[in-house]
Amino acid sequence: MLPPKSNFSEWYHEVIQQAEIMDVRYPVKGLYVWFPFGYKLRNLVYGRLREIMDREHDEVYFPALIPETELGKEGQHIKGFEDEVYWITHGGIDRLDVKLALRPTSETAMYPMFKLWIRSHADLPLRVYQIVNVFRYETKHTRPLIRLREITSFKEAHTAHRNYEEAEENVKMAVNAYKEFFDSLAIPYFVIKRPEWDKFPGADYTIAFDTVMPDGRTLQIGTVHHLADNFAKTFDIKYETPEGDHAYVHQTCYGISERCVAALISIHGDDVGLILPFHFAPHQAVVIPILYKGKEEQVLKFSDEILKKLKEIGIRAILDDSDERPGAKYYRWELFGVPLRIEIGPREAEGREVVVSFRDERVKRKIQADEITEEKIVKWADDMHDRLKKRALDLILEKVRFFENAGEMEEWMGKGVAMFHLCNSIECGESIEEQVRAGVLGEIIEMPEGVHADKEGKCIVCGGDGRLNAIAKSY
Ligand code: 5CA
Repeated sequence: MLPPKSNFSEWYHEVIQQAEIMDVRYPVKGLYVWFPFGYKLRNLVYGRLREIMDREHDEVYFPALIPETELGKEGQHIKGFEDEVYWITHGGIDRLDVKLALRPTSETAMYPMFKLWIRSHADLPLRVYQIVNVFRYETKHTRPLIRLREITSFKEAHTAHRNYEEAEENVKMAVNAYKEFFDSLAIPYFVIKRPEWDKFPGADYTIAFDTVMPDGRTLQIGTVHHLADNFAKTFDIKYETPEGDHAYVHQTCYGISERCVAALISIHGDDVGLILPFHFAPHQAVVIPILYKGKEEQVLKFSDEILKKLKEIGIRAILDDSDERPGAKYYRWELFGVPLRIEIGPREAEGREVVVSFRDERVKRKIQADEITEEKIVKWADDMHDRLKKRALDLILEKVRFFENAGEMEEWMGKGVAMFHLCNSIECGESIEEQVRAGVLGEIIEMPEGVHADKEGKCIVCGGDGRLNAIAKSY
């Protein structure tokens, strides 16, 4: 049994283990083990991400170790990361001449090579990505999939362009790619431009995707950074223009981690366990034979036939013909979030019927076995996606409010996201953060469907011209 989801922190901790996503017993803080089931889910989710990335990017692999001399080159970047880097100081018993960092992200691994790769304008744009592990010595409370010291599934893309504007076009492309990715997971999000004081170390600006967890705290599930020519100047990445001049490239980078899996689990799950969207479920359908003495053979034969049919259609289907009672089987596969359950008893086998139910609805319907077609399953999957999306948006609507009064906003912190107007002075930003004891997420560029607020209004602190911002307690 799981704790109720209203007790989100405990529910999350339990569902991660009971549904065999992560084993949290590994003896190093902030490092966890993917169970086979969890890793299958991870691979299905990352398959989608890869498909989207492959359209515009080439996949690469860069080494996990970065020499101290490179990591330290870009002043802002190293300032932002120095507290979080794991260092390798020895090879065996020999002290290394140059310490090696375990990559916390790969700008400083990639960009010295970009300098060698990029010669002329014809080499641009350059767009690559990799899905690798990175290490960050996080000091905030660590949590499986959410705040890791080894991020196992860091999808990082890095690009180079001829000028600021072309890099900005790429930022828009990346934001659209991430929108498509999160939409396919039915995860609602805000697209938010981070304030100056919270942008990525070394970036010109940062655009983040923030979702809202069931407890009202936000989770940053992806970020897109415009790097301008900051790193190009540091790493001397130049190209020859058509006119024969030499110019610095302008760059972008953007990343997504297994937090996307954390969001998927947290947003769609319920008191009983996981609810997985059809396209990402490791088991999309489970066939459960209901066995009565003397009628086993007929039921099992028909169940096998249905299983075979589902597999032929291309569905990841399983048959649970174990000795457990039907109730125990239902419970197990609900915990694992299997979208489609098909029950077959003697009466059904006789009439070539099946009882179908969907994980999110838990309503049983009897249909003819012939009705199970590829077309029908596509429709079922689409309908379920729409229902999950609507449920997730309804939850967000409960967790997001607009405020004109800072005192009321303060009370709301910890319960959800507050929208309000803020001018662009750092003093007003700091003042409101101090008063409500939460972090300004930044200026809202895009809101989830159904959330409404005016983009412009009076700054909640000074009353000057302000723009729509968000503030919340975050993971
Ligand atoms: N080089 C850039 C773009 S790849 C970069 O490192 N950006 S980042 O620091 O913002 O990280 C990208 C995303 O990884 C974040 O938006 C967040 O969703 C996720 N992330 C960051 N730190 C952690 C962590 N400790 N555990 C899990 N996910 C993390």
